[in-house]
Amino acid sequence: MSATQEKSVSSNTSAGPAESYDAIIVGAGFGGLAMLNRLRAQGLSVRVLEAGDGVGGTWYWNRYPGARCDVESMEYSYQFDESLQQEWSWPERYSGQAVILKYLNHVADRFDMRKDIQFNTRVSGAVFDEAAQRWTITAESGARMTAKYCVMATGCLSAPNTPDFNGSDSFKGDIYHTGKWPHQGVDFTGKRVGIIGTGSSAIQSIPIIAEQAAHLTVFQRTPNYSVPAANRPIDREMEREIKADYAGFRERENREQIAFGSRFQASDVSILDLSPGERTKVYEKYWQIGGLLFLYASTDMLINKEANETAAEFIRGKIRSIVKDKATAELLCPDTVVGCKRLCADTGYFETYNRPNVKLVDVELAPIEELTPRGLRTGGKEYELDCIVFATGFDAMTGSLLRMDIKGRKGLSLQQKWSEGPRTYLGLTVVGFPNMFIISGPGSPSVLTNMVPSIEQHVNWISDTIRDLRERQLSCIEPVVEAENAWVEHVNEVGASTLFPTCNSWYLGANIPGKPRVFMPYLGFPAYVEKCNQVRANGYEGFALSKA
Ligand code: NA7
Repeated sequence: MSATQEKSVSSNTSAGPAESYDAIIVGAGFGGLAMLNRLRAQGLSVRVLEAGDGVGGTWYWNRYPGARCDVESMEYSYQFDESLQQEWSWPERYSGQAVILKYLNHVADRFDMRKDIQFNTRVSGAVFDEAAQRWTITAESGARMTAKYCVMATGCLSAPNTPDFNGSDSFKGDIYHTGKWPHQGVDFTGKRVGIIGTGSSAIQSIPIIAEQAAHLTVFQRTPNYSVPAANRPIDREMEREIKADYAGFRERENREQIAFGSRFQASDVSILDLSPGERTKVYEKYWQIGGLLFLYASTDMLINKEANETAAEFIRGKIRSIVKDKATAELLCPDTVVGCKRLCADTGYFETYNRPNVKLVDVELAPIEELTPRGLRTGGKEYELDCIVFATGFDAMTGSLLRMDIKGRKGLSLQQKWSEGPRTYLGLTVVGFPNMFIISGPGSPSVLTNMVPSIEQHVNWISDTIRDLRERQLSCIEPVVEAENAWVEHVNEVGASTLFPTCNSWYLGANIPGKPRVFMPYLGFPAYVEKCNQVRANGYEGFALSKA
């Protein structure tokens, strides 16, 4: 049904009338679109506020060359509508950014969503009015709206991190950030390009920029593990098989806990039980399959340092065999735990360092000193550049929320509440912030899973909860402090029992100077889904529900 947007005038406004809705959703990416669809189906009046001029979220902003999903196409899509998943056909095993954006535009059109989305509207703040029990949401333009429910669909990797180098404004050439790539694209032909960072965005874009640019200098602080994506045209026979029972395929994906390629079997062996020769065979098999499934080559990859080191040594061996210049190969070899930072999946990344127009510069020991009018200075040397690409990542998981001024009960700001790290109950809700829901928030499995099914699980939970509240004529839902404390402790405990805290990853906030070091995602998939279902079945265990 179409949203019945009652454009009534709210009484608690001071700077002109605020439009009033049942629910406001912030963000029109995978989360926001699915949420809009579910809430509208309940007959709610809903408004989606989106900073960009189109739908797509992550896939709208990250248009850098080579941007590609590291989850297989047949799994990286919505399952809320059977005919949608039957009619859509993906061209490749791993989808590129443009195709995923096309898919999300198709979804927006097919379900007539645009009429309820307000584009070019960046939300600056949200305040909970305790007397009215409503949220007032403010946009940078000054526009204000009120709503009973506020759903933050702001994404985990959507607040770009741009390090503040000395002399940043002095550089006379062009500066780009992979997470804010120009829509018209960039032509690097004949240019001397510098790229800062060697995370997933850099690893995907470096081979393509290197083909175009006159010269590419890669400034690397920490080397990263990467495995071949083995991308190829989609196998149509496999597509037919999956489509014959898509629901069964999705169910198996959840049950078998494989988030990154459920058609393949996860190994059920500990690598340490195998001889060195057998280990190599196992790793070679997963290397050839390609993609993040490599993390499932043994049962103990992410919990046992010794087991992990065997995988690390295998990948380092691959790097040394691919990269011809010995010194460059050594610089590219990580000494951290495999998977501790998100594993990358590449197409020709290490091979690119064999090109004569590509140079790797280590900025770990000699950090970048400054940008100069002509380029960048590190290790006392100035590199002359025409363009600099910041592939420097994101203020992950909390950045998009904390860059807004969100105030809950008694004027408590989310910044204050999370000053020592994010605190949520189930990664969905926060004490002091009634009727505010976060899709794939910190404390939920989110980035450690296939995001789309995880997003839909949150969307369904939030939508069912709002329906229950309305049916029971309850006004507010808010977690109780004991439940939130216990959940935060549990999330931390599970994280600490793994190898994840051993390196400086964005999972820990360690890429952002001054950010509290807390392992933010919850390692508990798919038990987490059961937990969310139980909480509701038990009458919203851990929540306080209040009447108007
Ligand atoms: P990442 O993975 O956070 O990578 C950012 C890169 O930028 C990483 O190599 C950083 O080095 C580097 N970086 C950040 N700040 C600096 C400074 N000040 N100096 C030098 N180098 C710096 O972001 P991506 O966009 O590549 O990928 C994010 C996720 O998107 C990815 O995990 C996939 O899930 C998709 P560091 O490692 O911190 O030393």
